[in-house]
Amino acid sequence: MNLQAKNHQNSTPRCVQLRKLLESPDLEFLLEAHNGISARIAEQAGFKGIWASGLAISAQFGVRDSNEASWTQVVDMLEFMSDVTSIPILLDGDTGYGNFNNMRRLVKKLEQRNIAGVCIEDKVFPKTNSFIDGERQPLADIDEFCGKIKAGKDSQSAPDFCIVARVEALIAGWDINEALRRAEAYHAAGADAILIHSKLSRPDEVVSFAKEWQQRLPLVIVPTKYYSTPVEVFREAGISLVIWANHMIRASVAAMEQVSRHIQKHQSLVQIEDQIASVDRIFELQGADELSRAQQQYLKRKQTPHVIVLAASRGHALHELTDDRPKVMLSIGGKPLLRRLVDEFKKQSINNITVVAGYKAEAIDVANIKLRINAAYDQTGELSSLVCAEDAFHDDMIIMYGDLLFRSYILHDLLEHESEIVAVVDSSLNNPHTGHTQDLAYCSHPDNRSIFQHAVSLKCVRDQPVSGQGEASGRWIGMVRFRQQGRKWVEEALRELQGRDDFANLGMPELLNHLIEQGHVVHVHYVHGHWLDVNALVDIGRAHDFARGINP
Ligand code: SPV
Ligand code: MG
Repeated sequence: MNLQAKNHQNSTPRCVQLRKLLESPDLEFLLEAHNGISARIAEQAGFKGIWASGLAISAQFGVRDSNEASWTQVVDMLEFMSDVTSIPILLDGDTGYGNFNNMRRLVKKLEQRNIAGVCIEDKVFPKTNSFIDGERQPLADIDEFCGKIKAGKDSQSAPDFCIVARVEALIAGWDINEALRRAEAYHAAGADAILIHSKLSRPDEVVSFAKEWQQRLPLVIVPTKYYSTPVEVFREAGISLVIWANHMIRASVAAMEQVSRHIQKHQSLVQIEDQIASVDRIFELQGADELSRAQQQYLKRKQTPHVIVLAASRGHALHELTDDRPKVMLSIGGKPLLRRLVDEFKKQSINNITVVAGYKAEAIDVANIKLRINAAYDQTGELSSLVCAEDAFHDDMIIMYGDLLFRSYILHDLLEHESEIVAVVDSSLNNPHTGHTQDLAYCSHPDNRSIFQHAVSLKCVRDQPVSGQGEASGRWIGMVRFRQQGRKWVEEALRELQGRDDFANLGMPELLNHLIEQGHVVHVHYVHGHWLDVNALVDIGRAHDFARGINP
């Protein structure tokens, strides 16, 4: 859901909604909320309106309900509450935070924030909560309070903005006649409803008041102390609106106390994880989905390829080093090979990384990757592993071996290529550090001046020198990018190769060769050293040096 008010489902102005609640013949309810998230929860629970409680807003700030939070701090909080809801919010405006003039400015600021109404109580600024020494709190002068109501009504711009006048006479120890006298005066001054407050544990006072009052204006009550009264009693008494005034703050305090004590005592999250809201639920309440959709619409990110890393093999030639982990989890310079690879991807803003594991897959402990498993890793080759990651294929994807170490520019430069298929070939065949003979690359042009203004293409990749092909131009380093049509061609090639009896033995070179045989151009991106792969024990020392910045 879009959090902006314009997209809210209910398009009726909120002050009109609040007026309807006050004037409806049914008994209606408001629930307390004290910040954005509690307001959202109240709306999602089905409430038609919110009581922005002074007690609860003060409490969530950690201060007393005695005007210790400034009125602008309260209004700032209301803005958050209003932004994430579509139901009306009635502010508990205490005494109006000053005299008639403060009231005028308050009403103006509330309307600017789409608050539907304000309730002011006939006490003296700074007030304190009605349930703390209620009798000792002086009541406002009636005329002064009526002037405040009039000033508020005169300054509202929406005709349906509601001003509720709260009568504190019963709280302060006066009798029902004083309460009625005041309510009548406030009615005459233009109040839209009367809130009659009582601190008794039974509803007697408010029911007697309602009887005398005869519905001259809608009546609002706050049954915090007489909470056990069935709502039918209020309905029969002709009450309009019941406010459940502090139950969200009390519920959250109880939950926070329980959880914080538990974590402190047990130093563990195991028992409580299932009892508290999931992080996803928090994201949902924050409207994270809407932001993702908006980002797609407005924030065009540079597209980066998805990467598939083939990492299923044990690395037999590394002997006991791979007894308990696959080759890609070998620590090089204090960091597993695979972690180093992921770091390289991150540097290029590549976040979609799928790793096909096999041998000791459970030992792969690297964040930010998706794992696919080739369960038959010991009887199959690289193409079987690749098939395990087909669900991760993408219109722009890089496939690479998991045992590579390379300088960052190699991947960076590969990302600059526009061609549909590009293989990275190291032309430094005589590099003693990468002197293995496998994956020899035969290319259309060697890596010298002859390639000036020529696109170089791959002719084939072989494990052994091939007669009749001339000199190999380099070695394919185990990194290839497919874009656009390239992905489709890979999928087709895999289908065709799967028809072969020896598919289980096939590796990436066979895929490249097949693509070339099918007439697809595999472009070559030459590099000159600055990478290595870890195949044998002898490679480990080189890899440590490489990680320390000593070039192979
Ligand atoms: C509030 O919620 O802040 C109220 C209601 O004013 S009560 O605390 O019951 O007085
Ligand atoms: Mg209050």
